Amino acid sequence: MAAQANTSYNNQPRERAYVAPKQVPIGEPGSGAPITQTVELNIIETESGQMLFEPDAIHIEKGSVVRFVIKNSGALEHEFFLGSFEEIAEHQKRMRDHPDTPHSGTNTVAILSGETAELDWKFSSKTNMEFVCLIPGHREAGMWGVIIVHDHLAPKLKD
Ligand SMILES: [Cu+2]
Repeated sequence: MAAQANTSYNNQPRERAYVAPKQVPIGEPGSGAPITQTVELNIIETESGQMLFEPDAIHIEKGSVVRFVIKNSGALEHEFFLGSFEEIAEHQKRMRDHPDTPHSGTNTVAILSGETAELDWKFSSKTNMEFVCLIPGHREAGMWGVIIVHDHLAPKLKD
């Protein structure tokens, strides 16, 4: 990875997108900026033991300030964590080793059973990323999805 120590992440070939350098710029907190897109997510737990975000793929236009409205329809507590693919892999490993590590930060929100939580995020760079629940076992049960950031959103993908 040393050869990629420059900052030209966005110029990297497309096939490298998932093995990006450590600090991938995934955006920044919404911080009161006007919301340009609202994405509603629902968390469900199935009888067969799956835990799922619905939908599990979200299309966003670069520059959007998105309000995620996440409803927890399950019986357990869950969380919504936004991060690069690499960051999430690291966090997941840390959570496995230290399950009681609380998450805090502007890119994560916990949602109690039956409740709805919101997270605002500005997608300032065209970087695909992942959203996930990092509670041990939950990602393995299906609690993850992808966010695809486009330069321009095709009309069919808009609300
Ligand atoms: Cu969960």
